[in-house]
Amino acid sequence: MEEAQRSLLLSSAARFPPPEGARLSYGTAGFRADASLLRSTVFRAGILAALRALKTRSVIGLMITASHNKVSDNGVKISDPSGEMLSQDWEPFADSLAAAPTADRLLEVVAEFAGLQRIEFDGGKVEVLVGRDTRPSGPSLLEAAKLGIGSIIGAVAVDVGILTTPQLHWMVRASNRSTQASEFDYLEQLSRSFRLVSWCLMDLIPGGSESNKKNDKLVVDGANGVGGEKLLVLKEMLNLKDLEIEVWNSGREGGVLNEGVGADFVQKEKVVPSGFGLQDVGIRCASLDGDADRLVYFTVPSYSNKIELVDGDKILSLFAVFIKEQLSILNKEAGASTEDGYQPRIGIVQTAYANGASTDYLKQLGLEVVLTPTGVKYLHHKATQYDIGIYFEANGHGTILFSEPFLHWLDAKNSELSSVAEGCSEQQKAASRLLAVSKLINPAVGDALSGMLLVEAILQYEGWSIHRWSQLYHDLPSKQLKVKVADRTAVVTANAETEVVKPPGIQEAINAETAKYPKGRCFIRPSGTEDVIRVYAEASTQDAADSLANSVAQLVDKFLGHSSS
Ligand code: 16G
Ligand code: MG
Repeated sequence: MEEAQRSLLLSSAARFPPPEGARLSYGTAGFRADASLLRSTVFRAGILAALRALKTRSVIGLMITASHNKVSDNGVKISDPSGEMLSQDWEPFADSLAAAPTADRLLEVVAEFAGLQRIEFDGGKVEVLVGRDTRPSGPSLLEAAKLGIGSIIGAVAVDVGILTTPQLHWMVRASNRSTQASEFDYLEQLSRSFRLVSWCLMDLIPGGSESNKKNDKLVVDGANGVGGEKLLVLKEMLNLKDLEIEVWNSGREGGVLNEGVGADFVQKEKVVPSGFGLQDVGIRCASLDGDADRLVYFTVPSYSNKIELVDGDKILSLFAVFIKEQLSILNKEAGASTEDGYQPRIGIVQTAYANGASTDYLKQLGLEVVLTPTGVKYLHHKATQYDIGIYFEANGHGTILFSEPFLHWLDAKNSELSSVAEGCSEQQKAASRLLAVSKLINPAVGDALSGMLLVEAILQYEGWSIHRWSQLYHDLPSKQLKVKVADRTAVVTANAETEVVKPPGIQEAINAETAKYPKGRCFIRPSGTEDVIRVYAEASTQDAADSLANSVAQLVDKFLGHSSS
């Protein structure tokens, strides 16, 4: 590292000492904390993003958001060149950077890591796209990020404004593929491909086009955040005739971000979000989280404020049913399609939080289901190992990934089928539908806006109401609890968090407790975002699930000791 670079880093770092008494860690999805603690961390995340850009010689993304957390929190996470989460082997470096107590130590950490990674400080120009959600702390943290990026010579911060997290990931991916990569291009791509999907799914419906077309209504809870605002813009561009979308809690009405609203609230509390009421009874409703990377659906019953939830597991099941259906049409009477012997591999990726009834349902469909630890980075990575990888967390994070070889095969198949068939064969329709879906769904990360458009198209195609969809299977009653402990890192899990390997003896005790309940299933894991141990229990009745969760929470207390705080 040359002297000019060293002194630039030293002088800028001196302006951002780390917060006293708070040690932040990169966690499941970046750094998150009260916004007042974050200027130094975001500055350092800027340095990290610039180094990542230098190392990969690609465009990197930096997103300032705390997703579904309260409005006074904020956070920062990095997007890799493909639009995926930051490579996990850089996370310890992120932690060391954030923790460096002085500018001198920070310089040492950077120099050591740059040496190990063979990063060359040659002044070559690299870009970091910086996006943020609607939090009031965003502008000042944006300045900190820009200064961090600018303290690496050659790195340039590009302020891409207020965006959803998936928009930023999409833009990073598009930039590195040298395709059109602005926010407008994203919105254009979504509206164009939704029109294409609608056309393929509606006009190519076996037996006619008009029967499933009806003026239908969807009411969306925008969490008073960026997703609501972007959906209003998208709605204008879509100019839909067969679907009326209303957006409540768009952020334009002045409600507080994530307060009594949004996908996290709806999924965890199972209560009608603010702004929704009797006028929405029986209507299909959806909820986005604060940065629009989570999506859940629900209905408002007339008799209570408890919603009927249609969660990420059901969205996954809807997508899986549709894709399986199209693949089987494609492979049926498939003179042409079996000749090449290509059998696409579908993988369904869930976490231990997936309701057991969803996993059983998906397996009964004959699908391969695998579990990963909690966190998009794990699910996404696993899903890339299939021709079609469909992943979702119950909380509504998820997407569908199509491999490049599969898309090439599908494209070739589509052309081949259209050249041999008189008119449009069923097989060709199926190929066109799958191709259209691959254009609509965000390949970089779970995206509530594109996921929602796909749900809407598939429901119309199947002719299903939200109630019909919800009845694909019945969720087993479940209960989640959190337990404060002295040291959550004392819990170490294995097998996608379904088993505890430390402290010794606790797993046996959990097993003995679980065995007392019909259809009982229970696991514990340290949270990646809060200082707690989480307990999840499932059983054949709600009382049984509650009781199992309570007993296991007591076991956690007994084995780990209650926190003094
Ligand atoms: C973060 C993760 C989410 C996960 C949640 C678990 C991303 C983008 N977000 O929100 O996937 O479900 O953390 O939180 O990865 P927990 O570790 O506190 O239970
Ligand atoms: Mg989020």
